[in-house]
Formats: sequence, structure tokens, C-alpha cells
Amino acid sequence: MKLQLTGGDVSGLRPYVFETAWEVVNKVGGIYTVIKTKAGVTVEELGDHYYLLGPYNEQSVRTEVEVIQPENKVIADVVASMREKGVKVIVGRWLIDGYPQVILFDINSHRHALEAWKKELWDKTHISTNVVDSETDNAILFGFIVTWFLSEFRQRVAEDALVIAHFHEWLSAVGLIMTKMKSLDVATLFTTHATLLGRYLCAGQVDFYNNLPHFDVDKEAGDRGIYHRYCLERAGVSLADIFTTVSQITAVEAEHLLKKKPDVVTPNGLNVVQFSALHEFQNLHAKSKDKIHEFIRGHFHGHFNFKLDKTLYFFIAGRYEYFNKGADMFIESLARLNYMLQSSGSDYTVVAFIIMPTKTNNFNVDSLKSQASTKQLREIVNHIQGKMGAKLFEKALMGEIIDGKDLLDKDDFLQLKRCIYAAQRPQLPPVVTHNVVDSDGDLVLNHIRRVRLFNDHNDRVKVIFHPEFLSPTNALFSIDYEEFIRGCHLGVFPSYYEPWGYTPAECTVMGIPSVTTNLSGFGSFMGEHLRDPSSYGIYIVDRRYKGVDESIQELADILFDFCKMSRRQRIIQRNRTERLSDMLDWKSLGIYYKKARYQALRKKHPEAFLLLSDEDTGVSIFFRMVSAVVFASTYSY
Ligand code: G6P
Ligand code: 1S3
Repeated sequence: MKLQLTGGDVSGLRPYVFETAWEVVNKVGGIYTVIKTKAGVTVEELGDHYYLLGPYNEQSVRTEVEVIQPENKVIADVVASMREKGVKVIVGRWLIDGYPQVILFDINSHRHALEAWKKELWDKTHISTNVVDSETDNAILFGFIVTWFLSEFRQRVAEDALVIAHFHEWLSAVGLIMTKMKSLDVATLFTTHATLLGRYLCAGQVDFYNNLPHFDVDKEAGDRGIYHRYCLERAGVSLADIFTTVSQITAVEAEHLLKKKPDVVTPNGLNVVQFSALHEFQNLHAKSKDKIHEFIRGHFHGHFNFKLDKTLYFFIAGRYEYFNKGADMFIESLARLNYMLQSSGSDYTVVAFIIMPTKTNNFNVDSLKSQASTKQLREIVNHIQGKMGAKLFEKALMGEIIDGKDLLDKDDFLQLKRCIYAAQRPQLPPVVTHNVVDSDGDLVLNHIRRVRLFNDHNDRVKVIFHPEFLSPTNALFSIDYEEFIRGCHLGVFPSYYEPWGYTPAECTVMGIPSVTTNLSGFGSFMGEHLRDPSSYGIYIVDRRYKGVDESIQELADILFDFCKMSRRQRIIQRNRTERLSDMLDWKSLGIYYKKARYQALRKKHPEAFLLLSDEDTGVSIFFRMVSAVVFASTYSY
């Protein structure tokens, strides 16, 4: 590396940045959201020097990517050379905000190299991957192909060009490990969005946080059959020039379980939509709520004994990790809330949605039938309404007002009566919308059974478990997830294991209050930066220092207090919640990634940065400025 920086502005450096993740144009979970929402600000910063590297997924490419010829000569040469040697490479622009360049590798086009690459990995690192684990096989293929790409790029690009490769999560760690093993002149970063062991240990209900320093990590990984994955993750972490994670709480976890303290915490942001009219999001709440009302009318058809105007919609959503995502605590606190509402004589009803996908055999017949009957009733009423309007008009033309009893004729009366009788169903409205394959063993259903929240007439808390992600093409409940959030009153995410937690953050930017915990990255971030989070509609349940029963009670109390708020209070609170959006915008939080990238460059090329102080890179000043603006404005609300 010939380059030597002598001070001043480094923004002209324009390093090449290759951000690599298994979830680039490949939706699996939260990392997809990170990469996708961050693309806009990263492209703004790095322009055509920014590339996202991912696996080729035919279906996603067809719908999300515009395939193009590489625009950069070096990239074109590298791609041509790899294609010649049999690797299928797709180059394109991802059709998302920022329109970033993507390079996708079909790992199957080189699957025949798997055994040789496993051997090379072993020879160079002594990490054994001789196990039956298709995910690890894919990670190895992906990692070796990415390294191949980086190596050819490095050989062909100008000698003084700066190159950064940023790897996300253990599934892309092999790329980083091999980049280091081959001593490529590339600055590397590794970001973990959770630790493998953390996720496994918490799902197994251990007292995780109190025992963090004491786990025998190798043994725990071995006991769970993930030792090889753990080795890849840990090697990626320890070899990276800069190691980052998404929250303080995961930083502590990483220090204990991965034996390295992260250099930078890079909190997750979102792409915040700014409305031109200040209260547009309130109007959207009312509109989306109407859509949910429509579904509720159908679901409770024949048992509809509560007023929609006095109904609050709560929800939990996410991957089906019953303990980690706090579904257990949610259901338990709903049972207590039910009792509290009943005994206080509240006229409010809470409908609690649980949106967590699990294996099902289609919708259940009862759910479909009641929606169909409601639709039929709606059509008949619309028809009668039309006839009534015509009668009113005719009479009014003659200067008369029709007598009320003449409005409804006998046929219509009978038809309506028939519909009302047909709506009678002996069984209560179902607590689940689909036929769950393992209904007897399902943790959510068993918990609902245990606390007997069966949508009984007297229940003030009704439960609807929708074991499939929401979508506008869903035949039973056709609604977009974003629209659903907007229509609800409160998101409840009492997670036990949650490195960041996008669900409450998404609620916040849409102006919907939410419950989170001090064990989630998002919850601790908000707790750290806001003086009184609950006044902004960010409720943080203590799951760190309280016993389980106390935490459940704290959550039940929060829910009950929420039910005591007036509509006016809810509107004011939503306004305050929405004001926090800027804090979660990548336009503010993207700076942490920028900081991490410059630190990686500095670590890789200390000689080049020798004469530059932190201030010279502009990063720390900018970083301090942005923090001050974001947090000062937050405090001053
Ligand atoms: C928004 C709408 C109002 C509506 C209110 C309902 O603020 O702009 O017109 O009355 O939502 O709030 P609620 O909390 O009862 O759903
Ligand atoms: C992880 O996804 P998860 O839901 O498995 O990464 C997300 C993005 O960083 C993060 O928000 C979440 O907490 C992690 O758990």
C-alpha cells in the first residue's frame, strides 16, 4: 500500500466497500431489514464504490433485482473471469431505496468444490466442518466464492485503492476468515446481530444474564451440536480488523461468549418516511384500524358483544421463538389483564393478536365461515340500504317523508332475520385462525389453553393467534404488515433474548406506542437516551433485575394503565411517539457504520493514517455533532 495520508479531508478517499451477508436480496430475518433499509444512506455516502454481495436466490432476483452488465471495468473483468471458471454470478441493481449495486453468487454452481474447500479451511484454520449441516456447507461455499471475488478484485484494482469488506453474522464469516488466511490487502469488519450460543442458551430457558461470565462456551456449543458453527463465528470475530454488534447488551454478551469486546456498537436504523402533513400518520391509524375492525366483525360474528369504539388492538409479532421473543410473558400478562379489566368493570375490550408463523394446514373452517357469513350480511344490508334510499328519494320527490315502518319490506325483513339466525354458532370464536399441524404440542396454544383465554363472552381480553405472517394477498385477513401496525394501539414485545428488536422500532416510526424490555437492544438504547421513555409511548419492562412473576405483573400493569387512557390521551401519546422517528433514522444512525469502516481502514493501514488524528478523518467530529443533534432534540421535546 503506497498511500500515505498527510492530514485534512479523507472524504475524497472513496474506498471500495463490499458488504456481504447471506440476507442480501434473500429475506430470512432481521439482517435483511438492516441491509435493505441502510442501503439509501450508504449509497449516498459511497456512490458507485458500494457493492452488496449475497447468495443467488432465483425467486428473489426475479422480483427484486434489475440484472445489468457490470458498469465498473474492474468488476466486469473479475466477474468475467469467475464466470469463465464456472461460477454463476449475477450483477444488478437491487430495486430498493438507494438502488444499490448487488453481486450475487450461485453457490450451487461450485458445489463440487465443497470437500476441497472444507479441507483447505481445515488445513489453514483447523476448524473442522466434517458434519452433516447443510447451512454450514452453504456458508463455506458462499465464503470461499466471496474470497475468490475479493482476491481477483484486489489483484486488478489500482494498488493504492482502499478496499473494505464488511461481513454480517456467522453465515458470512468464512469469507472473512479466508480473506485473512490469504492475506488480502482488504480491511475487514464483522458485525454480529446475535451470538449463536446466546440464542441457543436463552431458548433453553437458562438464567442467561446472571451466568454470562460463567458459561463453558466450548462445552455449551458442543452439547448443542453447534461447535463447528461456533468456531466459524468466533474465528470471524477474532480475525476481523473491526468487530461490531447492534447493541450494548449484545456487546456484553459477545465479550463473554465470543471472547472479544466489540470495537463499535452499530445500532439498527430504519428508513423513516417523512409525511408532509404532520398528522398524516394519525389519519392512517384511523384508516388502518377500520380494516382491522372489518376482520374483527367477521371473526366474532355471532358473538359480537363488544363495541369497536371501545376496543384496543394489541399485538406481538415476529419469528416463532416462544421464550426468546416473550410470547410466554405476553400471554400470561393478558390473562392477568383480563381479570383486571373484569374486576374493575372496565368497558374496554382488548383484542390481542399473536402473529408468529408456524406449520399449518390452511385456515380453519370456522374462521373462514364466519368471515363469509359477515360478508354476506354486509351485502344484504348494502342491498336493503340501496332500496331504502330509493324509497326515501321517491317520497321526498313528492314532498313527503316516508314512515319509518315502511322502509323495510317483508322480504328484506325475513332475509335479515335468516342471516341473523344463521350467524348463531354454538362454539366460541376460535383463538387461532389456522389449523396448526402440531396443535397438541404448540407452545402458544397450550399457554392459551392453560390460562383459559377462550374468547368467552365475559372475557375482556380476546385472543387471535395468526400463525402466518400477514400479507395483502391473505384470503382470510388481507392486510399489509405495515398497515396492520398502524391500525393497532400497542405493540407488545417482552423479549428475553433480543439483540436489537426491529418490531418496537417499526412501531415507533409509525407513531404506535410499544412495550419492550431492558434485555432488548432497542429497549436499552431508548432507556439510555430518553429521560422518561414511557411518556413517549416506549414502555420498558424490567426483565433483567426482577423475577419472572414481578415482570409479568409489571407488564400487566402497563397494559391495564394503557386501557385507562382516554382517546385524547392516546392521540397525544402517538404524537410524542412519532417524534422519536429521527432518532431511529439511518440518516442519524448510519454514522456508526461509517465510523466502524474508517476504524477498520486505520487498523489495516496504520502507516497510511499515521499522520491523521481522529479529528482529521472528520468522522469523530461528525459523529459527535450528529449525536448531539439527535439527542439534544430528543431531550428537548
Ligand atoms: C386518529 C384519528 C382520529 C381518531 C383517532 C382514534 O388520531 O386522526 O380521527 O379519532 O385516531 O384513536 P384511537 O386511539 O381511539 O384509535
Ligand atoms: C437478529 O434477528 P433476530 O430476530 O433473530 O438481527 C436483527 C437485526 O440486527 C435484530 O433486530 C434482532 O434482535 C436479532 O434477532
